[in-house]
Amino acid sequence: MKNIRIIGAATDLGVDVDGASKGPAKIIENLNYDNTTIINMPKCIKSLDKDDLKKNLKEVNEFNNELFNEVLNTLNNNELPITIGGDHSLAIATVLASRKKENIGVIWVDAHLDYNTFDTTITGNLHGLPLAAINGIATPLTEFTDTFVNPLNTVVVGYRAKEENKEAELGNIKKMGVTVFTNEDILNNGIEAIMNKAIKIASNNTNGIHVSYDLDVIDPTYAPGVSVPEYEGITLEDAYKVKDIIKNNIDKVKSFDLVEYNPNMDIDNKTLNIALKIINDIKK
Ligand SMILES: [Mn+2]
Repeated sequence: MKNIRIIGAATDLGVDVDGASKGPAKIIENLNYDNTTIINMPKCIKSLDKDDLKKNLKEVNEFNNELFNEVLNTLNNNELPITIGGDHSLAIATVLASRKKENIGVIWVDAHLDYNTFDTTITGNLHGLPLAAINGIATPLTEFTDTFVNPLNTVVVGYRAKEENKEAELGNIKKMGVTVFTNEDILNNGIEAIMNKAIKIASNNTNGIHVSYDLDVIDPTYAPGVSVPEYEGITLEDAYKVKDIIKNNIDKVKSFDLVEYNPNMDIDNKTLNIALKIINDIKK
């Protein structure tokens, strides 16, 4: 296995809840690993204006531009980048850096679709748009690149959110041809079968995959330390099976993120300990 570089993406610019920016340092200080770096978000006053539908767009792009270069350098150095977030807007940079390097598919393990565009978002929280940006339909968020991931190689695993504008988001994602496996699909088929299908779709005619693992896919009973908890999530057992399946397919994995850990929301370090187990087992 390749040498691993751990990149902390310390940002919460994409969400109107503070705290995710403190996640990476907290995880990294408990990892006991040398090859790490942390990228900090620009100092700014976060927009909380409810009519602002492009919240902190300039700063998100500035941060992602820096992260994009860091991930691309890591890949060019023949290392495997593992990025720890931070809110999910950071994955625009990590996925598209990996895509810049070579043709990859994406597995997006998440309670949410993250497929709003600037036409459909009702909050302007940019962590609700990254997967659409990665497929090239939210270009104000991708000014640092011009190469996107094919929607036919894009898969969501674990979706169950009930946002009030979900019809618009679901409409976008289906029209683009992204595959969505819901939590119900996982309950009916088992996580192994769903992840194996996801790997097959993301790998089809590509050189490999990026896995973006949002901790909010896990039921908040086990992992309360996220910015936007959604009940009826996957079990802890399934959460670890996802990790094991990623590990078993590590030759295909070109880049990986673990995102949305929010220490402010955590209870008794439950979520921290899950995050540490996932990272430690993958880098073993
Ligand atoms: Mn997400």
